[in-house]
Amino acid sequence: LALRTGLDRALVAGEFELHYQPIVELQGPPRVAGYEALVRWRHPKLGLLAPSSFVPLAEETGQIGPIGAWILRTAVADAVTGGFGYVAVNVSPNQFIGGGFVDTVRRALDEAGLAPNRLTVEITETVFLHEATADAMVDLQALSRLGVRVAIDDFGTGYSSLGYLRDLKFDVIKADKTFVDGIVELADHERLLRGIVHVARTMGITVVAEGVETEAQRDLLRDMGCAYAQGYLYSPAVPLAETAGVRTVIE
Ligand code: G
Ligand code: G
Ligand code: MN
Ligand code: NA
Repeated sequence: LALRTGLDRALVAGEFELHYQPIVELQGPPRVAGYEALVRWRHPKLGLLAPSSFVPLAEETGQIGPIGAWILRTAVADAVTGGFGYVAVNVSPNQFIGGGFVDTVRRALDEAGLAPNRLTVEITETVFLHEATADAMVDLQALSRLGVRVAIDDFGTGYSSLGYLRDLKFDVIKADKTFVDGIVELADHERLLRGIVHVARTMGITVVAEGVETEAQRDLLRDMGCAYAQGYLYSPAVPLAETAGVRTVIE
């Protein structure tokens, strides 16, 4: 309950922060292609809170609407300031309810002066099991037409259906960490991910492997033709001011 009332105040008080995790090219020399924005709440009493401790609450109460709009505006502005190749922003299913999301995105891009193809919107598979599904489909298609890229996040963890890949034009699949974890030790995990990379490539979809922690994982991912990797091997999410330093170390 304390968190819930705090959440109302947090936006006005400027207690949310975005941290950025680099997404790195795997084929050829390592290059930071873009950054994923990950929200944190600098709580006055509890310290820096991870999204898992407040995003679900904000989704439940509807506060994710205004918070999500702030996240979009900030991420898009930071992408310009930081000279990011692109910025990837996580979006909750609830943000599609009631319309207005596409306008929020368009306005954020206009105000910051960021080209639409330098924004990727990441949605999770749960969007397809949600009351917002129909609204989300319409908005995602409109975003695609604008030139914004659409990524399906946490792919393979929830209720992924090949039907979604068939019916919606995704630009990016983010292979979940749980997929990446076992690829070195478990032949079946490696084969499954290899198959996903192959299917994606034939459909013109880019794969980003998440949660890459070791060089062995990186080498295997590169060998199977995966285009991008993200994970602690390269860097955790860092504040905007540290992104340039992280890029220098990686490249
Ligand atoms: O930062 P962390 O690694 O704890 O992120 C965990 C998860 O929280 C992410 O995978 C994502 O699903 C969610 N998340 C992070 N930032 C945002 C955000 O800005 N908006 C929404 N809706 N979810 C986010
Ligand atoms: O959007 P998504 O839910 O996938 O957010 C990624 C989450 O995974 C974030 O909470 C981020 O902090 C976390 N993460 C990113 N890279 C790694 C990694 O290499 N290892 C682990 N354990 N977690 C990671
Ligand atoms: Mn994500
Ligand atoms: Na994920």
